[in-house]
Amino acid sequence: MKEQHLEILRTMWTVRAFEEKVSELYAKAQLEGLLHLGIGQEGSSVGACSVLSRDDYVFGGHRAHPHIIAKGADIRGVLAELAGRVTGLCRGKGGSMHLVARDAGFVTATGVVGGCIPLALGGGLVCREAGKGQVSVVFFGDGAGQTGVFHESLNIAALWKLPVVFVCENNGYAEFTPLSAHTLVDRLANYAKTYGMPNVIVDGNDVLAVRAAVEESVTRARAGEGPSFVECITYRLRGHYEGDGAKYREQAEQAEWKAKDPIARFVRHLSSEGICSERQAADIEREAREAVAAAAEAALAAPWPADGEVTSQVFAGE
Ligand SMILES: Cc1ncc(C[n+]2csc(CCOP(=O)(O)OP(=O)(O)O)c2C)c(N)n1
Repeated sequence: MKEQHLEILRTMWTVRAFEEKVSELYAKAQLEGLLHLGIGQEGSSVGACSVLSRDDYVFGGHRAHPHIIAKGADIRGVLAELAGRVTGLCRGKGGSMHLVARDAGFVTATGVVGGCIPLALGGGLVCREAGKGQVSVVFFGDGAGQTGVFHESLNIAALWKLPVVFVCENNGYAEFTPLSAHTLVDRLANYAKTYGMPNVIVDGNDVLAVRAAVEESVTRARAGEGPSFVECITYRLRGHYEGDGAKYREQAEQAEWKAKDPIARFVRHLSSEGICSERQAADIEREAREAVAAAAEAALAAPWPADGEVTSQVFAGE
């Protein structure tokens, strides 16, 4: 268990270091496009992915760096992809919102809000047909929970008993709009209840609570008992996108959530349980930052895609 917990901390720090580094590069105009960071939400992505194996499928959205890294993608490939270089996971043609890491079982992400939710049902169908006990997991926000396709997908997944785990990262906002301004349903798990699906609400900033909830859901899915819904209550500590000053949120609210930082909280837990000292935790952070710095350096030194690349990888199977 000790090694498992240290591995979780390592992954959390890798995700955080990665996002802080890309924020820094973006501010210096060394990265282009739009960047949506999940800083502050590492508890849900890392906690959920910590119970998955490479063979399981994961789908993400526009804020997917944490999920692809937590699923085991090589950070060098992710960073180079954000930098638009040919060494990127999609040879520099996907960018931050269209990440794919087949080897790691990260099927795809999309900038279309809610767009990957029905795709995860396809993943679930493939898992079931393969008969090897794999599961399909999809991450999305509270805003995606208001789309029509979300509701259709929950209904069909429950009806067909697909091995899908729906992980909602409810950070309270869709772009600049608080949840209360886009629905009267304050807990998205209630939607799952409507469709007859087992569901649970967890503290998304408690990585072990997320892990336990997802583990239960995954066990159910692997046993052929159908889908589950895990709602993680969390908060993004940055704006919706890099450059968003987040003026629609009160300072006090931001400070309150900063104090609930999932990494600091996990370090306190590990230290109080005698699993790792603050010093060991700091070493893990330093190693993560060094690995990310090396990945950034390599990415920025790598070549851009050649002109002819534009017509390759257009169709599936290429
Ligand atoms: C179909 C669609 N509608 C609108 C948008 C614009 N948009 C981008 S992100 C976003 C909010 C998403 O909120 P949520 O699902 O809660 O995810 P979060 O950003 O909080 O992670 C919206 C409306 C979009 N990208 N796609």
